[in-house]
Amino acid sequence: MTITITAFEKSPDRGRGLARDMSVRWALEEAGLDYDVRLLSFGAMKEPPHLAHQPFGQIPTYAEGDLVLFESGAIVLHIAEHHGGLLPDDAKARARAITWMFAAVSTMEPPIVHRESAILTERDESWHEHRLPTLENRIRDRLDQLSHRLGGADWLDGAFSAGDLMMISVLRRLKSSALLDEYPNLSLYVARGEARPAFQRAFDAQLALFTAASAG
Ligand SMILES: N[C@@H](CCC(=O)N[C@@H](CS)C(=O)NCC(=O)O)C(=O)O
Repeated sequence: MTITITAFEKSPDRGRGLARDMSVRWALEEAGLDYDVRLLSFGAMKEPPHLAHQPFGQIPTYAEGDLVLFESGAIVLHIAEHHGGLLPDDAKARARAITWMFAAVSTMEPPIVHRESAILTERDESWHEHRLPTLENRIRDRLDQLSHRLGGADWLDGAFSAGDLMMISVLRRLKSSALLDEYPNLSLYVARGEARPAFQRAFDAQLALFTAASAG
């Protein structure tokens, strides 16, 4: 059955692979699945046809036959549960990998997104310069804890899993700041994920679309 995902017609990240279709593409590549991409303008994302698929007017979505999903974490979990390579067979190890997926989106991502939003929307406010260090220290608190847990391991819990895929996708959002550089083991962890051939294929595919959109 054909898989179709949605992505930005022209990503505001300028092809850096930070939009959340990237984690879905990466999972599809790890699972060896072909997929089509439907590109959406910001306007189309807020129109009823897309809202019927994604109630918050965002990308990505995932369609496979009559199954339509939204939320990148849920989509990656669906892919991982139905195809090999992203979740361990052992039930307890599988549960732990899924726990890391939730940790990525519900514990690590919120402070990272709060900082991004503050930079995007509050930059001109008089208090912005005072608030930013507070937001960055909240991120550091989480990075400290994650760095401590990862230690010298390659991945968070044994072999590479969807938990690492989601965690690395979230940490990549920090690459334009110096925050990740403060944690050499986390920087290496992200680089290890980015070196995977499946990541490279996913990254190149989204970059090619951005380049084509910029040329057109
Ligand atoms: N929690 C959602 C977040 C989706 C999200 O924030 N998508 C962004 C692109 S990365 C978007 O569509 N932004 C445009 C908007 O919210 O209007 C997920 O992981 O899928």
